[in-house]
Amino acid sequence: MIAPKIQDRMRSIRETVENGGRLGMEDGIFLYSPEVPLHEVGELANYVRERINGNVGYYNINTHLNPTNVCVYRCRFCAFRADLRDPKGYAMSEEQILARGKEAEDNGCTEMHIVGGLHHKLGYDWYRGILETLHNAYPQIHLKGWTAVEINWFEFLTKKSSKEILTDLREAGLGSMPGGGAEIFHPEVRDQLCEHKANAHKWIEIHQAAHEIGLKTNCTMLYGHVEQPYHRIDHLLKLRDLQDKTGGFQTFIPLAFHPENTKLSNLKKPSALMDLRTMAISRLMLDNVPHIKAYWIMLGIGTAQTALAYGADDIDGTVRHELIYHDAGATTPEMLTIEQIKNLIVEAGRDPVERDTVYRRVHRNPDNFKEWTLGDDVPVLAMQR
Ligand code: V47
Repeated sequence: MIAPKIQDRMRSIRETVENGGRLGMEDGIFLYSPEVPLHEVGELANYVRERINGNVGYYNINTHLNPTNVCVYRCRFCAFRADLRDPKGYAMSEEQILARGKEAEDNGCTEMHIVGGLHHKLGYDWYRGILETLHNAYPQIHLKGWTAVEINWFEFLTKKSSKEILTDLREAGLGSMPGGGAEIFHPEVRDQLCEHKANAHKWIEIHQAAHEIGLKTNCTMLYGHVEQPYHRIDHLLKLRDLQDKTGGFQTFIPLAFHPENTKLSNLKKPSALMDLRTMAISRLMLDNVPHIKAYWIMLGIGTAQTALAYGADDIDGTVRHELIYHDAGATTPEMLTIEQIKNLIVEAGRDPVERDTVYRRVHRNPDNFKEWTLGDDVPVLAMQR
């Protein structure tokens, strides 16, 4: 039995959303209360999701490249990083990187997602060179690379501004930026997780710089560790504010914390119920971001499928060589075939659409799946802002 006070408040939130109004901090915190039935939050998020993206369920054909895991930072949530002299530490050679490009091409990938550690000994030119090498050899593959944390490291290495660096990286072949490194912006939490790396202000400044030179970016939030609902909503509102200014975010990806092999391994992984609630609340709060991604690698396939009815319209890609989540105990497969990912979307009752990184429709040659052409942008139906 739902308390009448809760029902009243939920009714008022529903009216605001249906009339195209905006939810605020208190609304977001309220939606996280366990007394608010999850299915009601999900239904409202689904209404918004269908208003913006109809019945489409997006996927892409992609691969990951983590050129090094050696990192000067010691983020407490990270199971992927290694110290300089750690036997598990590696830095890939140019041949290894080119081999990954070839494998991506052979498997029809339209995107390489490139992130890694901040290596103590490798300079900016090594990171830039990875983009240049891949772009020269495989110009048709979109390079979505380097998080704001890496760009901030390049600022330190080169003493140049983020805008100069991003402009230079774009010349080398950078197509867009992934959303990693955002974690939780609020210093009460950020200082416990990763006190030395780029803070909220920096992360936002770098994404703003990217948007101002015309690069699209994604945004993320790492949840389910030491944060409270207040910190999550604060994070979402900061992203919403930047999007109001620039419109440069394409997709938001809520990232559920995986504790295994991290310095926070005493914590429990968030439940599927928390994953779905966070997905739905993200859709409701971020009324100006066109896409919400249910990253199947991190959520597990069943929850990712369910998330397509809880606000998400995108399920990420077929993925190859994912390490960040698998090092932290993810039990999902390391990749899916094109047929598997399409079926997963169909089973969830959505119409699968293959997109490239910037949401253009991909048309595959039916006789040779490695050949593709790009169509128009898939229209976003009715953004409120
Ligand atoms: O910034 C690291 C997170 C992020 C753990 O832009 C962890 O399309 C949970 O940003 N448990 C990197 N999360 C991944 C990322 C991403 C993933 C998929 C798509 C896109 C995109 C971006 O992963 C890091 C951090 O927030 N992370 N370790 C962990 N143990």
